[in-house]
Amino acid sequence: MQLPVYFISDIHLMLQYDEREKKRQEKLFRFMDSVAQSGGTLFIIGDLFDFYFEYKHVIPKVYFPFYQKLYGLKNKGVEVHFVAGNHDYWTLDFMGQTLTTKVYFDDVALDIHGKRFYLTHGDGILSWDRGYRLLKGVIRSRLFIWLYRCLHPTIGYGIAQAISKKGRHFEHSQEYNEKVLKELRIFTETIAADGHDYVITGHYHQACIENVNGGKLVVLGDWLQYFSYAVFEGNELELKFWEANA
Ligand SMILES: [Mn+2]
Repeated sequence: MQLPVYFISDIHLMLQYDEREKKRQEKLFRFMDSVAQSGGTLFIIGDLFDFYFEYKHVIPKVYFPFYQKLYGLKNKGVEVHFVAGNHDYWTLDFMGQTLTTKVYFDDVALDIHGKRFYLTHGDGILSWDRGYRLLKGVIRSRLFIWLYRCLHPTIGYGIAQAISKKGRHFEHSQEYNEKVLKELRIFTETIAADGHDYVITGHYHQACIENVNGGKLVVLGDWLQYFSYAVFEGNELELKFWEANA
């Protein structure tokens, strides 16, 4: 795998493409250009899209500028790995083969230049997420996906848009964030005890990097408020902010 290795998550490309969204994507595209220039590798750790559901013959057209960008990256020889999130689990060959090197439908453990990485989108980790874990099992089941695929795309995307508008709150209180972090530290300790050096997670819309007992935890932030990414150049894993001083 080519160094440096970049990690981003929670871009939440929107179904509504307006001027603001266009600007946001252009910022992302500049980041992607820099990844290509570095000759490195890109990992997208889930929730790249605010909603993505791929049909056998149909893909959502609103993301066309992004498809084009990612396709360009891949054609330049950049490896792009995608760990599916809770907003974009439902991919087929267009995401998995045309646009990326590989899609992962679950957590991934892998060696990168002598370090052991554990990559997870992170949804369903928290102890109080019991109800969500149940729901996760259902909406990722073959039966559910088969049924949803039977819906006309206009209906399928209509439902998703209605749900997404209802549940949009990415900014949490400091108190809640701290509570989440506590759990993620415990999670990291468990994973580190299994011999992993780094745990990288998304989903929680907070950007943080810290050493925990035996390992290091990176919460990737997002591209809605932080424009954050992690980078591994072969020695240390760092958390950075794209165009932070621009
Ligand atoms: Mn998520």
